[in-house]
Amino acid sequence: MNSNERLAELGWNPDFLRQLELDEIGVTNPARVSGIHRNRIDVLTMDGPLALIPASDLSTGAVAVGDWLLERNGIALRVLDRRTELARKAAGSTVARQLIAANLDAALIVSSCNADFNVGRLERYLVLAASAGIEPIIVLTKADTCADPSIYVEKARAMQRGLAVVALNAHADDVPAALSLWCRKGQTVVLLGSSGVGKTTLSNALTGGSAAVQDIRADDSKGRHTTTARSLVQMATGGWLIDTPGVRELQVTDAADGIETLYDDLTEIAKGCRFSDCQHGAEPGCAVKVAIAAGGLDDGRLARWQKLKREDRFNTQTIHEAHLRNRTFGRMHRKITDKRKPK
Ligand SMILES: Nc1nc2c(ncn2[C@@H]2O[C@H](COP(=O)(O)OP(=O)(O)OP(=O)(O)O)[C@@H](O)[C@H]2O)c(=O)[nH]1
Ligand SMILES: [Mg+2]
Repeated sequence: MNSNERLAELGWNPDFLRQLELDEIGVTNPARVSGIHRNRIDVLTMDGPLALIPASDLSTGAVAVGDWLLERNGIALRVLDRRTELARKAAGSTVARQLIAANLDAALIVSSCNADFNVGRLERYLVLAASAGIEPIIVLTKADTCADPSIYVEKARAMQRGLAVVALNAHADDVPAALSLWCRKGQTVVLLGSSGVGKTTLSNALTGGSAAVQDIRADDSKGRHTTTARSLVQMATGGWLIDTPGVRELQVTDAADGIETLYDDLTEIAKGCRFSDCQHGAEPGCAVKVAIAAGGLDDGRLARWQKLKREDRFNTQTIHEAHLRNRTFGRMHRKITDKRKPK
């Protein structure tokens, strides 16, 4: 395999090549981020894996697993613009957008055919994938633990038009064959889902690896966060896989487009409401209420749609305001330090 073929295998394409400045060609090397640590970035290059030190103006917080960056003499210089990026609101009360992974083609959204199955939670992942422009696939694990997995498959299919849903037993089924459509050479997929649903078990089956999975006796519908960091690993089928730690709380931000995509049926019905700002509560002439009364729409779906829209508006605005505050503070700080500088 020559070096161009090796780069293509890593997911490199002309969109990245076009971003190189003239003085970067030949003196820097493209590298794909496979792991991020406080002061070190692990990458894969055409010559194999390397551990890089970030340049002084490159914060590791601005780098995501799956990113392409330029490297010179063991230093990570700059991150190239992403084809796609997956982000969520950072957990807890932190007001920030947190990068999950970059340059993805598809998201394997994992849930199990048991108590973990939760339409509200899965819809959040679908919104996340839709707002990133990434194809979602619902993977229902532990099909061997329930009498009729097709009940879960039907519930999952009803969440979005044309949604791909795969149910399997990750211990017994041919996992690479079941997911082969999304795991081919040049493609990058991320595994998302709560702790204990079987993400690492799938990852091990797809990559032939042996990363730690939860103890079989663990109460896996509660979850214990066995995987603690994100990593990029090659699958036996040629593509790349990013395993992620399960998240306890998934909040969306900057997701208006994703919410529109997931709930396009509701958006369509709402166009028939008498008032353009109808909240689908007690207003007269509400087409959404009419659809619910006629049995064509589930009121739980309406409630989840409204909740997600409120949450997205709130988070997007708070993060934007925090960003503005930081910028103003940065300017003030620079002014003060400039004044103090000896003339
Ligand atoms: N019966 C059965 N058990 C499974 C299946 N898939 C995974 N498991 C078991 O479920 C448990 C949790 O699996 P993990 O792969 O560690 O889950 P995870 O999603 O990576 O969890 P975190 O790393 O904590 O986010 C393990 O005991 C697995 O062996 C399946 O299809 N059937
Ligand atoms: Mg795991």
